[in-house]
Amino acid sequence: MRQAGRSLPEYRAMRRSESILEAVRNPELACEITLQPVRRYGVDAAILFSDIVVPAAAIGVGIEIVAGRGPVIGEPFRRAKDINRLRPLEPEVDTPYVIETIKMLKGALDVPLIGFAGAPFTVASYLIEGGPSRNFTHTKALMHTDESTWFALVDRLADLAIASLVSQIEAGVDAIQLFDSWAGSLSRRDYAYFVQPATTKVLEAVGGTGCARIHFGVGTGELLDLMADTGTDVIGVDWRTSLAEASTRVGTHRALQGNLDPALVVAGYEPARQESERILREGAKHGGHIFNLGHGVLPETDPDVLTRLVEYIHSWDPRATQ
Ligand code: 1CP
Repeated sequence: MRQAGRSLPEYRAMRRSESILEAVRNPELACEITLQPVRRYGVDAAILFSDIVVPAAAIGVGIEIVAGRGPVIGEPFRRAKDINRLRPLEPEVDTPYVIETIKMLKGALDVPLIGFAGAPFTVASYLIEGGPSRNFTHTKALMHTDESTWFALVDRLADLAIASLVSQIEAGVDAIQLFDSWAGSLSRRDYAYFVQPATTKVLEAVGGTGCARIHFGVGTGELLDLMADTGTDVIGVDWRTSLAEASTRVGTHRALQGNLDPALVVAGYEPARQESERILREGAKHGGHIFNLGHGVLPETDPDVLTRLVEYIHSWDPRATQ
């Protein structure tokens, strides 16, 4: 349940005036924020408190996360020479606070810890657009007008993700999730040609460690089979595609993760429970299934609805309802 903490009063109290990147750089604070939703909801895993732009910010790309908006880049990447702004990540020097937070968490958690990184396309889209985008016009223009710069850029971003993920795995995370949040904006053809190779490079490199890999994007129903064919162990599904349909598209060789619409949790306990029951039934039919929301928890979510929902999901028995 990504950003589960956002709906919690204890999170808002702790974050106060610090920017999110400052909070990530403070291991005690990042550790506490990671623990909050686990304590409150009793979920089966924790996701590290960090952000997909942390490695790029750590190697000196000027990035800020602006409240209410998201990552903003002062000087967007538009030309071949901008690629030189991406030097290799040295995790012990550039992101020691991430390693420290993971080590603290491993001592404090009794559920698995999920580390993560942004996939090359999604991180590239922030660097090129300069911030959150609806149409990804600059990103698609670069792909289609300067292919060699595009491939050089996503290759460096793949190396950045690999270095960050390997350091998280060495520090003790039990699984990793690669977020290609905005890949759903691409056609199948563009995804397969411009994006899938760099993503596959990341997931295959990380696969060598034996750590479980999860891959997820929003609105990626039309790409699910391609995204599952990148070396991942688990494919995340957003709420637009049913797990039954995802199972047909992906095949049974990958576990599914998902996919309750976060808006239904805001709608209330009963609508969320009913939809969850359907998802649990479809997930049980597929085989491997990790129950999750189809995207992050919305800030207006009532924490008590989530608490009751977690209890319901834990108590659900596939034999009793089939
Ligand atoms: O839930 C957690 O706290 C876990 C830590 C976490 C994760 C896994 C954060 C903290 N960010 C992320 C990943 C992340 N960040 C993704 C991939 C997942 C997804 O699809 O949402 C993306 C796209 C980002 C970029 C980002 N950071 C956005 C999206 C903006 C856009 O382009 O629309 C935003 C709003 C942020 C800020 C942010 N990062 C994390 C939190 C809790 C927040 C919310 C703001 C805050 O509390 O200050």
